[in-house]
Amino acid sequence: MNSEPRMLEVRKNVLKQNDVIARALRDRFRAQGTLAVSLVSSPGAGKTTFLEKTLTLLKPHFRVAALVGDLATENDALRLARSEVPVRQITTGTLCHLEAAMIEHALEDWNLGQLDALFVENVGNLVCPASYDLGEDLRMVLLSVTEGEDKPLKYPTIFNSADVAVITKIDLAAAVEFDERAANANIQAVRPGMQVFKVSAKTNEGMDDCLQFLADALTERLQKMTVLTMAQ
Ligand SMILES: Nc1nc2c(ncn2[C@@H]2O[C@H](COP(=O)(O)OP(=O)(O)OP(=O)(O)O)[C@@H](O)[C@H]2O)c(=O)[nH]1
Ligand SMILES: [Mg+2]
Repeated sequence: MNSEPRMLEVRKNVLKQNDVIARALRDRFRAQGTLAVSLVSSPGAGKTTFLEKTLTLLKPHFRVAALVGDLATENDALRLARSEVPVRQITTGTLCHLEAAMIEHALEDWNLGQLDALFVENVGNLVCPASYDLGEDLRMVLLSVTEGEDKPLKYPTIFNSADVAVITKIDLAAAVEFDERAANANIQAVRPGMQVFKVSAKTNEGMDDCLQFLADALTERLQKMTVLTMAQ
């Protein structure tokens, strides 16, 4: 017996169920005025380093928190917790991505009304996370200079499903002969018009622009919330 059609059906149902939960999460984030931002990239592209810096620098101005997904260990949550904001680790066991239900479960006892922004670091993987909506408002895809400029072409779906790209570890660009023009052209080839930031979370180069972008998105969300409250 050919099992392929059955497998496809199960996968379709899982994705459909994920979409239903993701939609409910998105509604919840909007209703509470929380901006949800997810980070996706290959393993080791610098998500946690970038996020720890982002949380630390946003914390004086906004109420921020983070969820972080990994197959195993609490390592990233411990690192992010150094920013002294609420952090929770989601361990996925054998799963190579986060699903909306895991976010929903992790937030069960959190009061979103007390958060301006929730950051979600996905499991390091350039394939699976692309298929799972987490209800986020903004998806950032990180690409480190050490990975090679061709990654957007090889993994177009993850770049297509993201809203902005962040080229990380630019302090190492010269050492690895990173071709910025080629990387940009490849990003634009798969996602025309995509906004691209270049940062080093080690030296802080480029972090200002990226943080300003996030602060603007946060301010816009808060203003919308104020207008909604006034209209009630
Ligand atoms: N030189 C340099 N190294 C960096 C930078 N950002 C991260 N790294 C290093 O890259 C390695 C991986 O960084 P992480 O932040 O753990 O990467 P990640 O994407 O969170 O990794 P996973 O969660 O395992 O997928 C660490 O050794 C970091 O110190 C950077 O801007 N410059
Ligand atoms: Mg990490």
